[in-house]
Amino acid sequence: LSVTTFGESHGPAIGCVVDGCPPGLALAPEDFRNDLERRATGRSRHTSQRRETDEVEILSGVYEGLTTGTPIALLIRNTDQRSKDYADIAERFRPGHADYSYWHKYGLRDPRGGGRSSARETTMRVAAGVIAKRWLQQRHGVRVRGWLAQLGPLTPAAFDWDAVEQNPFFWPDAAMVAELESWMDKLRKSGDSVGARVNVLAENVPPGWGEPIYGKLDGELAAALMSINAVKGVEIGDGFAAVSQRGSEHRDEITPQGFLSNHAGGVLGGISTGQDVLASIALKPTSSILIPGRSVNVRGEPVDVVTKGRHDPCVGIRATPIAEAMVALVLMDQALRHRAQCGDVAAVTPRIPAKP
Ligand code: EPS
Repeated sequence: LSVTTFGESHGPAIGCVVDGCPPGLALAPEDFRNDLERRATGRSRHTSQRRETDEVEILSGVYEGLTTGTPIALLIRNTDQRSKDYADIAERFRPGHADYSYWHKYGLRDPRGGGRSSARETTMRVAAGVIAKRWLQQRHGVRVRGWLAQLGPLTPAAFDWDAVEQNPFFWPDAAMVAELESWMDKLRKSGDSVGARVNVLAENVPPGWGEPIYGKLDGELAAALMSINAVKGVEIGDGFAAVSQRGSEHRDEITPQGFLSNHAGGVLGGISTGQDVLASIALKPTSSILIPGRSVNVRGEPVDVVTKGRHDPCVGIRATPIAEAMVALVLMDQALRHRAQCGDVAAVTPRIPAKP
């Protein structure tokens, strides 16, 4: 499976091409609505107030409601591209923003609303992820879903899947939502931004997905998740907590009834174990903020930068569907690769190696 996206935040449209999806999957424009709505701006006062319709047009790869096996091209036309900070940021680099590195790489850039580096691009990742989620669910019964696991200093005190979809944060603890609302209101008024952690769980993943050395399942997940805007860290299972653990604590003991724990996050040696796959990402605080910061302009002169446009005080709030999409795309890719190499592995008679 391969996925690429195109388009800029303030260009006429954004889109993606998903190549390698098997034929026969039912797919219609309305199938994209729910996840695109979950990720969209302007759905609460805690996100950017840009209003996009995010209506998907299927340009290719689907005939009479079924995927044909040819590349699937999806398009979303941008409809609300006005930008308050265009003139300001065309010449100066926002500290902490890709403005700086894009300029030094290409020597020119499209600064309209962040151009290609805008989180607008993640819309198409979510659209592509809808295809992967559908295929995984229908073909393998795999379910991929996530939640906001930390917002600045706040962590959930309870966990309930039903709560996750009932608040604008994807927060699993309904009793804390009011606290989050007022915390975010205060932050927004201060003109600052904050980081967040998003977790994604993939349930019902069969054992055997992933490559043993190059293309490890956890390696591919890390690369895919790290490629999301603003992501600065990825953990699989216990992740960095493993640093202070002992082997006797971290190993997941196995009984005839199954594993007794899941510190590994469902992956051993780059291959799925049949346990739930758990990935976690750290998103940095948004760099486009109202608090002046020192920087330079394209001529290297010192400037102060304040960013006034329609920006998110916490990109992590909208990142749950994006992270789910990237996990689903990696899992679908690995499922197809596994099928290509191992085919019907059940037909292979298990062999205990002979003693040398
Ligand atoms: C973003 C800045 C804002 C957000 C945008 C992400 O847009 P603009 O490009 O107009 O400045 O509204 O998010 C979206 C448009 C979206 O659909 O997610 C940024 O700097 O990343």
